[in-house]
Amino acid sequence: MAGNKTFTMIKPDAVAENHIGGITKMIEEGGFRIVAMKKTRLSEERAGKFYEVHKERPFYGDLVKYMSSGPIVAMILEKDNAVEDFRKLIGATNPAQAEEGTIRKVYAKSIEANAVHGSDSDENAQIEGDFFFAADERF
Ligand code: RTP
Ligand code: MG
Repeated sequence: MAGNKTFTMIKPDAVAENHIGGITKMIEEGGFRIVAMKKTRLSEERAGKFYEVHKERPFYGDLVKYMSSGPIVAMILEKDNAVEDFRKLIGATNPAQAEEGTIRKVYAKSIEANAVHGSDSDENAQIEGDFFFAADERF
């Protein structure tokens, strides 16, 4: 059975351009409840650890630099079928391919600076949420 939690980050470009409110509005209107929320900044080392699964990909170095370039907003979200439904709400990785009404269609600037992250499995949602939040920071 699909889990009811996913993890997201509002990425540095979207935070810098004052889109925290617009993006959280789309998230809540999409039927998700914000269980945990934190504005923070990843060091290069921590960004490298978060994206360790992409270590062998050609874009890894740039991705780590970009994700540590400014503050981000981390959130745990709750909804039935959360992982799959959230990936539908954010749209394709490349905003040029993102569907109308998706967060990336509205806010992403490029394939790298694409406004938001969304977990790709229940297992990773758990791991990524635990990366940012203690038990007493979830409600
Ligand atoms: P995310 O993990 O951030 O939700 O994005 P995703 O699943 O749609 O994409 P993924 O393949 O996991 O890639 C992670 C992030 O790396 C950057 N990227 N850059 N320059 C490139 O070709 C490239 N490809 C991916 C994006 O920021 C992407 O979200
Ligand atoms: Mg991914």
